[in-house]
Amino acid sequence: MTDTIFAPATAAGRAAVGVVRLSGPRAGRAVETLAGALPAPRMASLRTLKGADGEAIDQALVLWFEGPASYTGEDCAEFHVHGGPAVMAGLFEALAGLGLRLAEPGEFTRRAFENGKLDLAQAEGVADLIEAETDAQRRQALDQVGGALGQAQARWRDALIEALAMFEAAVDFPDEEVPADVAARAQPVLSGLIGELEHALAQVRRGERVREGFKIALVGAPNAGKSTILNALAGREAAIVTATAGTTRDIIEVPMRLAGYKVLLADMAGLRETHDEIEAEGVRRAKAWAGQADLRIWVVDGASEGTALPPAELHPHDLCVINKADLRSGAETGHALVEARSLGINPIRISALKVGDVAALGEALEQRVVDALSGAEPPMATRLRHRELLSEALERLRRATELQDELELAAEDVRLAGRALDRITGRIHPEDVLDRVFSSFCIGK
Ligand SMILES: Nc1nc2c(ncn2[C@@H]2O[C@H](COP(=O)(O)OP(=O)(O)OP(=O)(O)O)[C@@H](O)[C@H]2O)c(=O)[nH]1
Ligand SMILES: [Mg+2]
Repeated sequence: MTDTIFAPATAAGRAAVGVVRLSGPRAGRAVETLAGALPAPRMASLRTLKGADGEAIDQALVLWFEGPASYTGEDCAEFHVHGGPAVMAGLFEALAGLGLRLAEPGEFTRRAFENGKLDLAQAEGVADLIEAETDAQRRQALDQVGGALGQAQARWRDALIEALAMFEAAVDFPDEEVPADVAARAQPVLSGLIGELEHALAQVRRGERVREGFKIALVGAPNAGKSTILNALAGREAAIVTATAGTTRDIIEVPMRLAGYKVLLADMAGLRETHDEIEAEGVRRAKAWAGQADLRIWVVDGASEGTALPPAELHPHDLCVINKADLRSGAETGHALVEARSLGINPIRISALKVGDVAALGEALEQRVVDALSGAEPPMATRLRHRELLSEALERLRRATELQDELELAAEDVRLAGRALDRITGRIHPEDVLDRVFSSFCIGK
């Protein structure tokens, strides 16, 4: 028999109310033992919960959800008790005494998935919704919980089956009345599907950025004022600022919210050749972080008399900030203007010490984030797992279109593309994939 599980559904600590949920075949018995007769399904009922010794644990609202009409599809119950540690501990002890066990992270949602209440992409959406810190993350996750990806997958699947039927007809009845060009007729179906998958894939990166945060790197020579700019944008002294070149060594990531999106702004070591072992490691890390960031801000010390060399990681869509505009401008300003413009970048001149200048930089960043992440429609595919499976399906379909004359091989590729798409929603689900998806949940979900 399946275990009956329980878990706190609310965060640990003191709160007005603490919710404990149960799921499994013995949930009903547990409610009866602790709270008396089962309440009517879905109707809150005020009860005194009593432990094995007959002593009251707390007064609670009790809810009963008879399977399969419940979150997990099993018999489920909820106890809404006073949210203090002793009450919760007393209730857990009583439930464990009845042979129930504490749930693993994500176990309720995993049971919901296994009982067909939601598909794997929806389950991932549930986890994202709980993790959501910004409006954009919430909207995207809610779309996924609503089954947007699953609906698209069902549509893609229908098209695949249609194409497959044509291939198979051509293979099975080569000489009969099936028209000779039947395989050719599968082509428009396949190319339509390829177009849709390409479109979904093009959006995944945006989805991943919304989930994980848009990464912005402050790069440039030592002493340019990167740490000063980070602190000014973050509104706190996150990084050490000194007049000594080579102050910052570690990557300092500051999470921020810009225009409703999650952003990770990172300060790092100034880029230069150095024999200092620690600083050299800092420079190596800085280059790696900057290289994979979504946007780089090349910070230049506008008051310096040195030469300005743009970092190798700089892209034409990046930003250039010529800092220290409150001081007399040095030769480096001119160099930076030329270098930046040759990359197609129009530099912004600021003083990190002026509130208005920093605010203007913040607005420029906000605009970049909005341009990169907002779109007419929210992305359906939002994580690496989706990206890999979509790419695999796309690759198979492209091969199938190239194998026109070898119908059986083409049909096999179409079949394998279908299998990759099925794995998105978990129709075919290797155990380890499920373990990975559900272990990222919190306890009680
Ligand atoms: N006058 C003036 N000084 C600035 C400005 N921005 C930074 N500074 C000063 O420049 C020096 C270096 O600033 P940091 O922010 O530590 O520079 P950094 O780029 O982080 O330097 P490293 O960590 O060594 O790579 C400090 O003394 C700052 O006070 C500015 O806009 N105007
Ligand atoms: Mg610094």
